[in-house]
Amino acid sequence: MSVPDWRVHIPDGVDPETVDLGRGGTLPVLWARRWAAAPYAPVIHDRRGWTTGAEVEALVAGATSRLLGRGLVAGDRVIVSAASTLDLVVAHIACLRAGAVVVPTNAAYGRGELEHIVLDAKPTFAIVDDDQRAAHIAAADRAVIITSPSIDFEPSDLAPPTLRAGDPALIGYTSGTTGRPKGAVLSHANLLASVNALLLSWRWTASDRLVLCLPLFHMHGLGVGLHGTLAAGASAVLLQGFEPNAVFEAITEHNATLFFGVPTMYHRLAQSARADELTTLRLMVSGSAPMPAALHERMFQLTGSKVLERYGMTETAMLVSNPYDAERRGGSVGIPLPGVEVRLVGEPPEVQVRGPNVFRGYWNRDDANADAFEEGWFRTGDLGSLDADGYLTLDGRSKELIISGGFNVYPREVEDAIRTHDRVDDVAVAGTPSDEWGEEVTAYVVGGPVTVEELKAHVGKALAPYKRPRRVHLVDELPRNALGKVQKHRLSEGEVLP
Ligand code: MCA
Ligand code: AMP
Repeated sequence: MSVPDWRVHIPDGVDPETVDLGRGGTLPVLWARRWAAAPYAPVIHDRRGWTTGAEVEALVAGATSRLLGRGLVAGDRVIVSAASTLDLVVAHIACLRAGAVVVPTNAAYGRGELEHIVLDAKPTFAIVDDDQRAAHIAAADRAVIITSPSIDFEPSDLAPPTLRAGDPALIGYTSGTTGRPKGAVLSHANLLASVNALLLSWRWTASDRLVLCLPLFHMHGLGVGLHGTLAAGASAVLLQGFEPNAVFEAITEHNATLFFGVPTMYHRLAQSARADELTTLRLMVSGSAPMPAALHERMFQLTGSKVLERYGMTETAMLVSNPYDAERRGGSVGIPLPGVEVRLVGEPPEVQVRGPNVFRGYWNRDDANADAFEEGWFRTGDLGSLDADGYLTLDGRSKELIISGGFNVYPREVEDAIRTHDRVDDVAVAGTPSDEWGEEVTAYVVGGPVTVEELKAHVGKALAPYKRPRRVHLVDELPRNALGKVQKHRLSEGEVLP
């Protein structure tokens, strides 16, 4: 196996020996340094217009003092779950500065999904922008102090704690093959290492401006889009959700240079008559799910530049990226980012990684941690191959996971929800390939009759809308192996369909 040369990510004129992926020490310290260096530079645009570095600093200082005054202490977990606004950004930064461990939580989650996170992470505070989610959190644990993203507590004159690089910053909930999501604990050093590598690799500087329509509760929007913007001393235009025309307008109105999206977004942008408005961007990046070769090709035809595809995970932040200046290879996720090492182990070969970006383990899950690492390398559960130049291609997954529109859906969770329907005797859930969504959640049901609309409504009572099945097939029986385990590949191949 050849070892790829990560130095291709380093811009000309930068000595690779001087690269310091821990630069800044902790996230809030690095960011504050940027605002101090350019206090009048715009940082965040939301519906209220632009906010400068000095203004963000003042808002963060105020919010931090209010959190500390209300009793937050270093190490407390704080659920943060809200639409993309300046208030959310300020709340996130203030939590980190106050020493809290942020638990970013999908704003589409319902009662059961929130309850699991509350009972597992045991947060002391929750910052949410919706009464119903607040009620679900309170129902799970009455002791959680709930506030809106504007953090309406009394100010205090308490000073924030001194943080260390190894202190936990984030717990990202993600799941493996079995059941309930686990919390991946990422330190400031992990998140800084990833972001500093991206700044180098993507030539991300203070003059860049990102159109950020990814939600700020998963690694892509938060750990890459927002953290990278703040670390570069750059700026971002926040959009609440994705709508192609809003993206085109933001690019033009604000002279944006960067756009990050999941393949579903590029699929929709490519269908717009305005797709040529993307040509003013310096860089388009895709990730979270595989970008099909035909879509890469279409984007190139429309814009004259190649979308740069990269690969990441909640547990590791960003791992591998196509290079900025060297060849961007469609179908490959590129070469390891600075600091990241990749190896392939077993048959079929699993991608394993290590580096300063890789998390230490799951929150309170020593059982899962034992399986998650092999000889100090994190087992991604993704299957891959390296070509002669060291470019990595992902060939599939050993973990049972459906990625729909960039959101992860665990079949087991959907199966459990469908099984509670009184006309369902048995069910298996798998992904069906889809041009728009990448994969569509598909239920193979024994029993019935039951329609897709009925199952959608039923599952929607328990789970976030994107986990609802988009297709339902009634089958006589599920294909099982000798041990009784459902053979999902035979479902996806359509073998059992009538
Ligand atoms: C919305 N719907 C979906 C999805 N999103 N169904 C399946 N999969 C989805 N991803 C449902 C809605 O509930 C609605 O249902 C219907 O689809 C149509 O909604 P629509 O308005 O078209 O959807 P949208 O609001 O435009 O959302 C599509 C989206 C969104 C913009 C692509 O899914 C999205 O923001 N995806 C990005 C996810 C992301 O940030 N992933 C990063 C994870 P109905 O019509 O029945 O009401 S971090 C990660 O993966 C790693 C670390 C990495 O490498 O980045
Ligand atoms: P998450 O659990 O949200 O952290 O999702 C991580 C998973 O997303 C990875 O293990 C991969 O399976 C998948 N993923 C992320 N980026 C890509 C990509 N560019 N191509 C294919 N799969 C990807």
